[in-house]
Amino acid sequence: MWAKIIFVSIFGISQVLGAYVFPKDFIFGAATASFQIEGAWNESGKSESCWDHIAHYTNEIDDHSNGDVACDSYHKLDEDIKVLKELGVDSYRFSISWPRILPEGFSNKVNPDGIRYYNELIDKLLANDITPLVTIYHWDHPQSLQLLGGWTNPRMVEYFADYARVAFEHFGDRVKQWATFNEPQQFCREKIWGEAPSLGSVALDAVAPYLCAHTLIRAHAKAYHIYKNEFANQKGKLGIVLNLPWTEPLTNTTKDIVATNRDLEFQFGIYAHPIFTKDGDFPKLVKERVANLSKLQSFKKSRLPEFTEEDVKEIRGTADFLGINHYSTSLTSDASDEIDLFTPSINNDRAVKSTIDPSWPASEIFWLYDVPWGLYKALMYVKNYTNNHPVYITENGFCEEAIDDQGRVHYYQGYLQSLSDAISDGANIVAYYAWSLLDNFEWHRGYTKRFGLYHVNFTDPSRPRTARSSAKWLKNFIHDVKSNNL
Ligand code: PNW
Repeated sequence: MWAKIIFVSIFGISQVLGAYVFPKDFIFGAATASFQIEGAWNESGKSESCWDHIAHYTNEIDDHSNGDVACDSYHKLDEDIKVLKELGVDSYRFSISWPRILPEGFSNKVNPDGIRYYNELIDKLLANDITPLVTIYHWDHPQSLQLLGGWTNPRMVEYFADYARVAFEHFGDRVKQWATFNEPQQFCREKIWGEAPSLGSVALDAVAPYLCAHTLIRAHAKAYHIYKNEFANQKGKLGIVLNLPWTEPLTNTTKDIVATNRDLEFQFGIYAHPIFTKDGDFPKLVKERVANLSKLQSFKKSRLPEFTEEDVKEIRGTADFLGINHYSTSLTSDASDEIDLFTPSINNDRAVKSTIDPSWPASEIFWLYDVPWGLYKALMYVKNYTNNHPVYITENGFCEEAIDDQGRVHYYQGYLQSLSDAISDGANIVAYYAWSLLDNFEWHRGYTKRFGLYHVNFTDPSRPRTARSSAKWLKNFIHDVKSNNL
């Protein structure tokens, strides 16, 4: 089927008639994250991360597994490079494990073996013509810092900035694309949103998510200025990765339309608005709503901290690109009549209900459906929201276990078509990374849910990687786009 596609080149844009359009220098990649793949959890000077701690000491992981070995990528980086090469990607998005390079959390003590491991990975990628996109923080901060309050501690701004500086110092001569944070939506609300039932504590449900947002946005901005001021000679790009699931109003009533906009502002705008709009602040809607509800709930001031004028100046415009992780779509309806507004929680502030259309093809994880037009809508929304700032799609993928994973092939076909349509309609998309290169530790789902283009056998000590049908499909797809773009 691919051989039949006809490409023509118009104004430097290579176009596939009736099918896919990608700019000439478009980047295709695959993504992973340190905790999900590396293993070697306590080797060569690495300390315990907050996720090691969750997996070792709580009952929160579905299969009671942990990241002690995972895909063993710490010992198998040659195998990871081999499959990346086989896929034919231009780029690899991976993350650095904070406790592997700064075991105590602080920059006073750098672990030489941690630096060695990432140096080796970066050098081997470059030797294979694969450019790294490095996520500085993909959820696994040192447990020592969790004991100091994690992201609710405002001092994390400095600790993170110091950590980022170490990364720029050691790797920035070769890494030219950096993402500070992956999906604050998830780590600021891990216990509150979707993954686990509410903890029923005002501190964790109603206050912590806002402290976290306030801290991490300032941490991001500080890292940006360090990079631009102290490492200007490295001439790289730095951005942040946000999760943007698409959502449509369930009905065309004003209530549902308003609720859908509110949902987007609470999920995406709260992180995007300060950095990507000229306001440099949280969305007005979010500020007003949390302030009003806080008052109603007898708080002395809003549960959402304010940025100072100085903060706003520091934060505004601090990203060369916006990374978007997009997976699925939902339908939103208003829930403000159904919730007790006197019970403080970010969920009640948001006041929406989500559902899906039962005709959408389901994946093997409860929140993920194959709805390709959702990606198109999300990208058009981002175009408008950020005044067409450059976007990298930093994750997109499907959950399916079979080696002959026709559901995932169907998903990638449709989503890459939507991506191409969005590009044709003017969206400024620079890169696309599939999630994930490998099956890996899927957080609270342990090893029970699989997102890999490559299957990993977790019961075999050598953790063999096997290409799924989707890996073969994507390889051909990238090859066809590249060969016709020449
Ligand atoms: C992302 N949701 O998390 C993370 O960046 C990855 O580490 C993870 O493995 C991947 O997506 C697949 O889950 C998400 O509920 C977790 O909409 C949950 C959602 C979205 C993304």
